[in-house]
Amino acid sequence: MTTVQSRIGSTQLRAGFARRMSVAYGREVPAYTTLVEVAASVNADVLARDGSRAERLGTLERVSAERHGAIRVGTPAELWQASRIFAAMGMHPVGFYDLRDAARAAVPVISTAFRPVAAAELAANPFRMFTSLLVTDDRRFFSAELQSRLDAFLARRTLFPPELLALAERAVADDGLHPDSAERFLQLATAAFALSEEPVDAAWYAELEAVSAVAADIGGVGSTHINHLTPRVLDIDELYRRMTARGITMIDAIQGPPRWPGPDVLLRQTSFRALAEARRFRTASGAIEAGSLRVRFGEVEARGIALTPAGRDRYDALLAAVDRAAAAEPTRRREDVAREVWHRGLPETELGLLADGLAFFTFARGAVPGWSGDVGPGALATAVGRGQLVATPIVYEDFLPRSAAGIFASNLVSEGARRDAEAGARRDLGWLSDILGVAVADPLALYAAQQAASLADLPTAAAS
Ligand code: OOG
Ligand code: NI
Repeated sequence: MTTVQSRIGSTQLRAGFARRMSVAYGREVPAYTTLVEVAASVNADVLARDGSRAERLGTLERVSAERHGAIRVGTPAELWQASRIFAAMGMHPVGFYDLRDAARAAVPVISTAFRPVAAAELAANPFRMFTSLLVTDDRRFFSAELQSRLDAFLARRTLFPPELLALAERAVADDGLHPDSAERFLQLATAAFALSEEPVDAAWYAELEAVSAVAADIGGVGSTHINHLTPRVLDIDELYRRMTARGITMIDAIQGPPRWPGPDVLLRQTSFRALAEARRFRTASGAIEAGSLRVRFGEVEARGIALTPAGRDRYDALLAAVDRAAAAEPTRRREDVAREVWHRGLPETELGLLADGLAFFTFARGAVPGWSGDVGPGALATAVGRGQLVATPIVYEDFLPRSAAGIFASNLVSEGARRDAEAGARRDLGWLSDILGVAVADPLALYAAQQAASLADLPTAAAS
């Protein structure tokens, strides 16, 4: 009788991939290792300071292993292939981000995030990949003539070897891979996102760079690479200070909500500037020359509570109010202005966010019986106040378009060129779903379903 080898399932493949990417990126970008070390020491200090409150939005174990990566691809076919590799790791497309209008700089991409969706999978390993696709037919960035050369260049390259794609399909079909195949899959998947040593065509890269540095990073080279890998930290302001004290130049600001006394909401991110990395270039005469490119950086993030649609509208309105107030008082520090605007515009407690229907929670039964069964925000807050229900915040697992555009833009060497009079190419969640052959999930719908499911089987006053 032959022994049946057990399969390595999608959860283990994802966790293994996250670990290997971290090792590989640390080798390529040593400052990333510094960032991970500083994040770990900040997290340990926050835990010592705040005790179990520090773990309200995820256990230290989850938070310490937590990473998101970012990659950029050139064609719908490449995006589809990437999606199959991520599917093998239990990562599904969630959210549609259009970054073309979110920044002044030329960022001609749309994006989605591949991530686990089920709460248990997120708890086991939340690794996610922010994945951007170049929009080559957008005339604001690319002329018809440049588009045709760019499309031809992209059509000639192979990002993912056939063996990797075949293993991904097998993993999806069989719900995992035998250990030897899993090892091979992880090796090939990690290698596919390493920085290539192939010489870069200097003239072609420069031509694209004049239009958009992001376009050059994607379409100016024959392969893709991980752009950054982001650890999660419990106190991002403290991390910013410690990195600066170590002499690492961070971008000017922390993107997203300001520091304030209320609960952490959504996502706060910051990054250190892209570093010059040695690359080889092929010149017009065919000679190979040494040079460097600045495209890859280090980013860190702090995650907060997921906001409801009403909460997101409030967030957008607060950001706009901060913009206006900061413009009106240019001598004040933006973060001080932001804190004031937030203080006036958002409840400063979890219960306040719940009562106003601004944030998502899961619910469990409290010590006191008698919840009415009313799932309206006011009734839920009352039941929590009376001890009939216990509310736990749902962590925001996604990204923010304006922050993402800010992260892209803050690391560009030049703004590039765009002709805003031209028409943009239409892209939306439906278009992306068609390309991927699966429905791209709406993040807000996922949080709403999680909240509703937690309430569905709780006893009500009528039943008890
Ligand atoms: C992606 C930038 C967006 C984030 O965390 O918002 C991003 C990129 O630079 O490719 O990673
Ligand atoms: Ni990122």
